[in-house]
Amino acid sequence: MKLTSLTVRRLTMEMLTPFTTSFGTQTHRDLLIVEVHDDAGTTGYGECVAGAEPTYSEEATSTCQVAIAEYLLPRIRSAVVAHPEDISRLLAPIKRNTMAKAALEGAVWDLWAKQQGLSLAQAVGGTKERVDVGLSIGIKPSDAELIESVGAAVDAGYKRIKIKIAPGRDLEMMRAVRREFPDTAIMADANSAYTLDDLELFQALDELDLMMFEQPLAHDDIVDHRHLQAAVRTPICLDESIHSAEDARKALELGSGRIINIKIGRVGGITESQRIEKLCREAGVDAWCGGMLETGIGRAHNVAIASLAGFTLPGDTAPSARYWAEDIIEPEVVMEHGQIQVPTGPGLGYQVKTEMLEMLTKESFSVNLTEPAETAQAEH
Ligand code: OSB
Ligand code: MG
Repeated sequence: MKLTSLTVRRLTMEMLTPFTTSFGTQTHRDLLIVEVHDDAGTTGYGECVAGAEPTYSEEATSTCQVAIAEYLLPRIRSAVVAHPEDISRLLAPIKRNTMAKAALEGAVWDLWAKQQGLSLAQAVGGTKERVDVGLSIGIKPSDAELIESVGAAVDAGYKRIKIKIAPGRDLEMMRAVRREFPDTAIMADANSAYTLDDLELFQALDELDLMMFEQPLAHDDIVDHRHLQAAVRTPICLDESIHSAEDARKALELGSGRIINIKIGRVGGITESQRIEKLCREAGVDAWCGGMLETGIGRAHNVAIASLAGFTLPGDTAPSARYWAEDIIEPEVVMEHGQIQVPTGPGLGYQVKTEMLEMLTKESFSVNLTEPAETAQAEH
C-alpha cells in the first residue's frame, strides 16, 4: 500500500451535554486521531475510542498512546502492508489493547478504501444504503428529565431508545418510562453494574417488554450471564464481555446472551468486527453497532460497518449534532426518518476539517514508515 508516514494526535473535544453511565460522567472526550499517509498524498483517518480513564474497559487514552507508539507501530513500520487485514494480522501477537489496534487499523482501512476509489462501506462489504439509528440516553437526575429526553428522541424519529441504568436508578425509573411510552422500542444498558444477587430485579424488568438488557453483569463475565439469561425472557446483549469473534462464539455457545453489540474499538478493529458480523449472520443472531461517543471520524467508521447485512438492529450511531457543537467532519452526520444515509464518496465519505483538527491538537507524534525505526519524530 506504500504507507509513507503516520501521525497520532491527542485532542480534547467538549461534549454538548454530559453523559452519565453506571461507571461515571463524561463531559468531554480526550481522544487520539491517527492519520496514515501514502506517497500520493492521500490520508486515512482512524479514531481511538478509549475513555480518559479505564472505567469502561482496561484501556484509556494514555495507555493507547503508549501502546501505539511502543508496541504497535514497530510491528507495522518494518512490514509490507498490502491490505488493511494485514494490520490485524501483524498486531495479533500483542494481546488485547483493542482500542489502540482499532485506531491504527481504521486509518489504514480508510486509506485503502480511498486508494481503491471505494467508499469505506463498500470496502468492508456493506450492502445497505441507509442504516437504522438508535439513541443512547445517559442517566438523568430525575425520572421527569428522562421521560422528557425519551419523548424528544421519539419525536426525532430514533428507531429505538436505550436507557442507561445503575443500582438505585433502575426498576422504578424504567417502569415510569414504560408507562409513558407503552409501545416504544426501549432497552436498558447497565454497563456491568449488577451481579446474580440482582436476579429478581431483572425478573421484574422482564415484565416491561424491553428489547434487551445490555451487559447487566460483570465486564469480564460470560458464565453468570448464562444463568441470568436462563432466568429471563428478555434477550441479553453482550457489550463489555466480547473482545473478539472467539469471545462471541463462546458466549453464544454457552447461551450467555442472544444479541451482540459490535464496537470496532472494543474488538480490535474492522477486520474483527467483520468476523463477528459473519458469525452472527450465519448463526441467525442479531447484532448492532455500538457507540463510544465518537467524533465524526469514528462515527463514519461506525456507519460504514453498520451497513453490513448482519447488523440487524438499530445502532448507537446518533447524528453529530447530538454530541458536538461542531463536528470535525463535513458534512456532519445527519439523520432522516431515523436513518443515516451511508456515504458513497471514497473512504469515510466525509471530509475531515484539517484546520479544526490542527487547532484542537494538544500533542502529536509522527513516524516515517519508509525509513528504519531510529527516525521516529516526537513533538510534544
Ligand atoms: O456502553 O454502549 C456503552 C458510551 C461510552 C461508553 C460505553 C457506552 C456508551 C454509550 C453511548 O452507550 C453510545 C453513543 O451514543 O456513542
Ligand atoms: Mg453498552
